[in-house]
Amino acid sequence: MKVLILGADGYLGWPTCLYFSQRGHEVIGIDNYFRRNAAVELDCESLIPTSNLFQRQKTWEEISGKKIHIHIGDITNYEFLLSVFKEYNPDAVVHYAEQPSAPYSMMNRDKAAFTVQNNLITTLNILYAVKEVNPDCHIIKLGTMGEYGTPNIDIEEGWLEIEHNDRKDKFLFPRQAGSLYHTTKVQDTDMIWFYVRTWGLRVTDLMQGPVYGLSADESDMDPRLMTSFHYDEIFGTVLNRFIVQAVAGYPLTVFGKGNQTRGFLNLKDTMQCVYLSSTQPADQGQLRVFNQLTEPFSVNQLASIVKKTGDRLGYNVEIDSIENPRVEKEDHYYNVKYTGLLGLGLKPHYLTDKILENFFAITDKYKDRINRDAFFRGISWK
Ligand code: USQ
Repeated sequence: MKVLILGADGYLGWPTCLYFSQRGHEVIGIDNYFRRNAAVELDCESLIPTSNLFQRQKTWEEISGKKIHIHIGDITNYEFLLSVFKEYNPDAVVHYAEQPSAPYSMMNRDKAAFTVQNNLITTLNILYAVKEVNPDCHIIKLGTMGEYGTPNIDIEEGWLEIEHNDRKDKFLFPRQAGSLYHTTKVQDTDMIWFYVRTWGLRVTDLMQGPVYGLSADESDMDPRLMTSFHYDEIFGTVLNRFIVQAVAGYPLTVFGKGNQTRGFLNLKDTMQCVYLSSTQPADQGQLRVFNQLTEPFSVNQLASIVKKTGDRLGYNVEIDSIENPRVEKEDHYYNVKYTGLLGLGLKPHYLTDKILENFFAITDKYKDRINRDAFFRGISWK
């Protein structure tokens, strides 16, 4: 398979490039270094130093004998994206090339506008490039569980059958996002569904929960292949932040009551989910939706798991309850269906003591690079 990975420099993008390459596929990685540059601008760089994509691609070739093609460019520029599509004519495209942070999208008007512009235009350009070059190309889009929000009913896998005045139809599950970033993902979904209906494209939309971890089989082969890993308030997700906070001796930042519940998954499982979706593609004219998570946890549960493991390992972990800078429900119902990916063959890596200990051990190696100022800046939704 020839696979285009958009957002190849990111936390998920780079290990995905390695995962496909290791399994014998031709990988073309694209990135515009948005996150890399934003992290410098906002003084919240990756815990693990990551060299640029060309250097990491050389390291991978040296180790595996396999070549990943790298192109640096911005896919909001349609001519650039089209030229790459024409050069390779991919069988699948994995779309991670979005501004991925809820807090970033809430910082100010300019960052909100950037998020809207980047996320919607990248998606639109991919849809157009696929139609123009090869409508059979399978689009694998990273959506987010945050599109659904926290409704007071069970969350179905993408679709909901509704009976109204004695008639029935199937609709996209109602969406009510909790940040502007998450709202752009809702808008992406609507746009994709429109073009699937209109042009008959084949799309898999992966509604992913927060990802944790920094270990993946291929990047574990050499520290120069490690992925970028953010633990700051802007680009870090909650469990990743808690582990780094525990190692740094910084009290875990539980926002509000801490009963907010989300569906989590290990970085290794993101790789599996994307891969399984690509080897068993959606049909033409199908928008296939999977809820991509393996275990729900509340923020309080995560804090106490991290404290328990950290204390056992000799870190003296404290938990701090701080006023929630976000506008979100702190007590809510949460029951999500997530059987689709298991049906494709996903073998989950659950959050075991062993996984947590390994996570602490790797983080500890980089503890001198922890920037404590990045842990909390109070980016407010209000
Ligand atoms: N939270 C804390 N303390 C922290 C950080 C977060 O209590 O220090 C809480 C938040 O208030 C929220 C929950 O933890 O209730 C999750 O926050 P998060 O920052 O881990 O995740 P979120 O902002 O929702 O976004 C992340 C990724 C995003 C992805 C999303 C999946 O950045 O790209 O789409 O997870 S989901 O949450 O399912 O929408």
